[in-house]
Amino acid sequence: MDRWQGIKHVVVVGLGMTGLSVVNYLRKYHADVSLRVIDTRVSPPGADQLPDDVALHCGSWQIEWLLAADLVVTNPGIALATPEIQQVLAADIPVVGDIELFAWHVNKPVIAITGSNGKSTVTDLTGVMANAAGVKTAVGGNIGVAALDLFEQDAELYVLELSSFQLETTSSLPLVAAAYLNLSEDHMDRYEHRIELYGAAKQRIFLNAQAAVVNADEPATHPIHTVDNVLSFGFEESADYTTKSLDGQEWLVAKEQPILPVSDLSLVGRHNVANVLTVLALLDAAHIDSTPALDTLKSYTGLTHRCQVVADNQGIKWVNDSKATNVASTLAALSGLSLQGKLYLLVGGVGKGADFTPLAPVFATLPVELCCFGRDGEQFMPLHPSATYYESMEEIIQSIKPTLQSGDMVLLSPACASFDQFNSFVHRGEVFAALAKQYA
Ligand code: UMA
Ligand code: ADP
Repeated sequence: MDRWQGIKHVVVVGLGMTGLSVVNYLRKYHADVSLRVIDTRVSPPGADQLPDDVALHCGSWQIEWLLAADLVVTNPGIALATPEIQQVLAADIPVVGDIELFAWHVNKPVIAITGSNGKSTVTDLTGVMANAAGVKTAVGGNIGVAALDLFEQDAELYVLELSSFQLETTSSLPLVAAAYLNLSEDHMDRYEHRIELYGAAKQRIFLNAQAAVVNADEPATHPIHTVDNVLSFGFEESADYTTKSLDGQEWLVAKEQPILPVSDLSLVGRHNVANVLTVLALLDAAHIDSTPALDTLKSYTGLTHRCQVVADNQGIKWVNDSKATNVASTLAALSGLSLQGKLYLLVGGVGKGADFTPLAPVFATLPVELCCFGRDGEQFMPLHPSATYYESMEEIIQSIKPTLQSGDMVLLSPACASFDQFNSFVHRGEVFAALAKQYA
């Protein structure tokens, strides 16, 4: 089927990394279509890299352009519920995202991963393992490399991290294997505070999947659409990919086959054991023999900004978990801790409409000093008697520094997005790491 038949005028909504990749892709592979870009921001990121001959409208919507299009391609940050996008849909003009364009073009196997937490870790490790197993693999999507840019690499396999935002506008992505890791509250401001709407967007990953990799402990991750091959991971005994005690040691086990002792992994925390089990399941489902890549599991220490020790001086550990942008990821960080002294926990930022109260019972079990900051930092104040509010991360570090003692840990695991005070979670993590190095 030629998806491009009859498409002459394309409007790209939202520049940024996604919009630029769409423009570059269209100019290279569909040079005959006319292109216009709208970005509602006054100075959108990427404007300086836009080719001169592509028309750009910034700072507001441009309805005339939208209604004259044969196809509208949206940035994942633009909700389909946006009134202007609803007007386009009402005029019977198709609206897709960059991942749908990727789906129309791709002719190699694709693995995709979604879930509330662990996507980037599983996506990156799947790519690392597949490459180590001898399959030339390109990795991208929500992890920070626009999917359409991957066509510039010579790849035999693509591994995509997909957000619920991207899945909303994706209908025909053919997947050799799809993983849905877990579901917990996030992005509630976009989903009318209804987790079922957020979950429904994630379920779209299975629409054209040959194999589904699901969390045995979380029924919400199991496909509601028919998928021929369903593999489960988790700590339930019935899971296909699980752990078992053998000769007094806990082993990773794939369909009853022992793979590696858990203690051989460099990654720490139970959530990362689940992540590794998922990767093993995905590779099997994609018919890739992971045996030659198992040594990689021993050396892989994970991505930066996820429970990463950035300074360790005079017995005080400084841990950067800036990527913890929701409650479940902060809970995962807290569950894996081994503490000798006090825990100075930095929380706050943009709460995205989340309910933070599930953190309170965990705080109650920890020797925690709760340091709240940022736009929604006040919302953490009732969760523990130690809670103190600060304007900024700098202010927190300056204030706690004189009280820190050997055995203490300073952990940034904020349970919130970063956009109130930082450009991104990476920026926030870098600021924390710099403060840690300065004060450690
Ligand atoms: N925006 C406007 N008007 C526009 C276009 C965008 O206001 O016309 C705003 C929206 O609020 C939007 C924000 O700008 O949310 C982000 O736009 P951007 O230019 O930063 O987007 P990109 O650079 O294209 O990044 C996007 C993903 N961003 C989002 O989904 C918000 C990146 O995921 C992704 O890595 C990239 O595409 C490549 O695929 C980031 C993210 O925060 C890491 N994702 C969310 C998450 O992981 O929780 C879903
Ligand atoms: P995502 O791309 O989904 O945001 P990451 O791999 O970047 O996932 O991890 C984000 C945060 O979630 C980090 O703080 C990390 O420690 C935590 N995390 C990673 N894997 C899991 C998991 N399986 N369950 C819960 N939390 C996790």
